[in-house]
Amino acid sequence: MLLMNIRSYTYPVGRKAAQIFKEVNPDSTIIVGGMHATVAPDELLEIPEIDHVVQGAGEEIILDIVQNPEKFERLTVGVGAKSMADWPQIDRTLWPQPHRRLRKNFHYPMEPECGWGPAPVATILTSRVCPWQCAFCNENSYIPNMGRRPVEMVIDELNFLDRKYGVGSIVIHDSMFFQNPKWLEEWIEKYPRKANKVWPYWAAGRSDTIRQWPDLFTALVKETNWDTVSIGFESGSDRMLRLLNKECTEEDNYFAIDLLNRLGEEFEREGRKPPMFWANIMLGIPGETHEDAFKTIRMLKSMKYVYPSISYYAPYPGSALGYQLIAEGKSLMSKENYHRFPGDEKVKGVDYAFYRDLLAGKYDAEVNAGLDDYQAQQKSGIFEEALIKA
Ligand code: B12
Ligand code: SF4
Repeated sequence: MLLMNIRSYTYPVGRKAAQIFKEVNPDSTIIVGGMHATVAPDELLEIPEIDHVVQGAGEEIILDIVQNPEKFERLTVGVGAKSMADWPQIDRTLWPQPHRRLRKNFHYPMEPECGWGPAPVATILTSRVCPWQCAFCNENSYIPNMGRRPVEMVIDELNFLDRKYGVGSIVIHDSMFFQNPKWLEEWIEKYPRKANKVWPYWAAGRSDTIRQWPDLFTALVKETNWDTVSIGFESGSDRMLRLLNKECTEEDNYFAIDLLNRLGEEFEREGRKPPMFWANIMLGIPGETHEDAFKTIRMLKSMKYVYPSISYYAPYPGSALGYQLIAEGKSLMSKENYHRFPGDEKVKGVDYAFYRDLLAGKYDAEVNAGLDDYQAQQKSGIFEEALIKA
């Protein structure tokens, strides 16, 4: 039996794996679930080797379908847990071993360093769904709501991992960590006191809520070592932010930037490593003008402590804007290649040559107009690399 979690960007490799598995094991059963099964089930049903496609959450169906697959329709809707408190702790030793050439620095069953914090790295989730409705993402329209994992459970798991394998830093891979102030206040109170060490961590927020709750944000950065702050800034232009239904404005973005710039300076004065932005930026959004894109690069240059993470906009199924562009025949993402790489060309009619030139620094004069000296000195050319690395 082969069970697979297939997301849109793993569709081609998932299809290939199903074909090979059935060829080698003709009597096997293949059951798939995951985001692509949820948002584009037809593309999975058309693969004859796949026996069952499960849409939505799987916690409360997986055991039954594995034991008695024949009792389920080919397309079945899954059932989720009510709360992440019901999720068992992951047994990380069930993960495949890294290749022997990678083993030395891997820290298996923990993860290697990826540039955000020291190894061994522990990736965890504390919440499941982001409640906003950005037109390029919009996950709360297809992931049912689920209670957050209690703070104590998160800390207990980290302490357990630390005792058993050692922990150097944490990646909290929630779509939206900076939500639910009550939970965050409890985290501020308990994490510094109860964790074996106040490990630095990567986690995501939004600029509008940083502006709404600046004290909460400051306390998280200062007291809990929220060291890499991932923000979906996406664009420096209100026109584009509205088109994306981001519900954040240029002003919100600059508020968050000013606050973290000031916190970074304060940390440096105290001899501490400053917190960094992991700044998610989209270029090549349909309808974006050159001036919109210049504003985005200007915004990026105003961040003093930043890892830029730049991608060309990708019309994924499951998002409102993605569905619209797919329906209009403008998506370049095909079943053969769901374009998972940030620098792939993804939408018809977008002038990617302009963006490549922009990132290579060929429009620096236009971008730098209106920036102060410090910001203007930041070369756009460095962003070419950011597109590749993201
Ligand atoms: C963490 C994360 C990442 C991390 C992964 C880190 C890691 N070490 O695994 C990183 C940052 C690397 C990442 C990157 C990307 N990600 Co991502 N990521 C997520 C996130 C936030 C959580 C995923 C997760 O682990 N969830 C927990 C698991 C348990 O949930 P699940 O996979 O949905 O599985 C449940 C059900 O689907 C079902 N199920 C799943 N499989 C199966 C199988 C069977 C048999 C059954 C019965 C049920 C079942 O049951 C599970 C429990 O309910 C999701 C958003 C989200 N909230 O889910 C986005 C998400 C999956 N990512 C997404 C995207 C687009 C990307 C990128 C392509 C972004 C980009 N343009 O670069 C890259 C690609 C990375 C790559 N490998 O190529 C999209 C996928 C959209 C789609 N249509 O598939 C999502 C949904 C975000 C969004 N809202 O747009 N991502
Ligand atoms: S882009 Fe970020 S804020 Fe918007 S819905 Fe997705 S996770 Fe939430």
